[in-house]
Amino acid sequence: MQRISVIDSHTGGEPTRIIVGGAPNLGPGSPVDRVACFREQFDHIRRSVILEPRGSDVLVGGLLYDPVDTSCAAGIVFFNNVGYLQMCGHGTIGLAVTLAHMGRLDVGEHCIETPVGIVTVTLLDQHRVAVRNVASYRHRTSVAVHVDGYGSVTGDIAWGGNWFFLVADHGQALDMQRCDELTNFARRVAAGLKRDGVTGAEGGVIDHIELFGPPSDSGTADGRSFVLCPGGAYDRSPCGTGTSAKLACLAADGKLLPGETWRQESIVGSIFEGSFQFAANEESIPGLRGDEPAVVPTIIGSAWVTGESELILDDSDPFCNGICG
Ligand code: PYC
Repeated sequence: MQRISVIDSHTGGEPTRIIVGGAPNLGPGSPVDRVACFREQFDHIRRSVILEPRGSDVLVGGLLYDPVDTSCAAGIVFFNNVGYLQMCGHGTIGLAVTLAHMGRLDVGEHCIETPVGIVTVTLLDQHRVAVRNVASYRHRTSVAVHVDGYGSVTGDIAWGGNWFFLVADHGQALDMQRCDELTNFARRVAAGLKRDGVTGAEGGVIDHIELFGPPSDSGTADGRSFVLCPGGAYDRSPCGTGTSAKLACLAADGKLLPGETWRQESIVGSIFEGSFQFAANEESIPGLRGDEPAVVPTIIGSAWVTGESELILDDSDPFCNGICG
């Protein structure tokens, strides 16, 4: 019998479950090595925590570890129903609020270690958090892909801590009542990209599809998005890494200036505020092409703790390690 303590939160409607006790030790390696250790030795823990019957496809998990870089407040590996995320914006906001709930983080600025680099969280109050994300950039513009049953769409490929395909000419109404249809459509976009071998820089798998449309109220947001996550669920939040990818595209098109705010609305109506500064040391950003700028996005959103619990992993339970499809 194993016990794992978790704290659940939601950021703009998207849930995060942080493992705060009973976690496996991921060893002394780099953050990337630690993800490899989690994947190779403890994937059953990921499945136990995130899959039904304890979790759901919508949930994003995070395993806290003592950071390699001791200037950081924490190290985190994010994961979901199908594997491991490189970075997670809503999850980082949830993490900051969770650490504050535990008394481990005060109002102010703190560094967090992730497998794709160090990000900064500024706890603005008990719920509101600004995340300064990893450098983000657009990789390709106006890439055409044939979507089975729908025809051709064009989109930009951008990095915001995960790889995104951002589509505006999809012809879909972005209404919450249409989530099943939007999910089906976005899954077919993802399948088209896979079929055609379209990737991010250095072969990076494009595992998030982002559809854009007008906001429900132009007084409160600048754009609305529907984001399909790698495990087939849609993001209830405006997606922190997706908003970062959007900021990179807006910056590259000269549609948003450094320091200006872009308010991105999710399909459920929650809002992240994003802004950027141009990145320094562009030569150190892997995969960046010379003709596109890199930006350092800051995403502001709010999270609430929804529960604290102890998961029980009982070997005699036939679904102890989750229901796997
Ligand atoms: O907020 O970056 C994000 C995110 C990625 C997947 C789900 N949320």
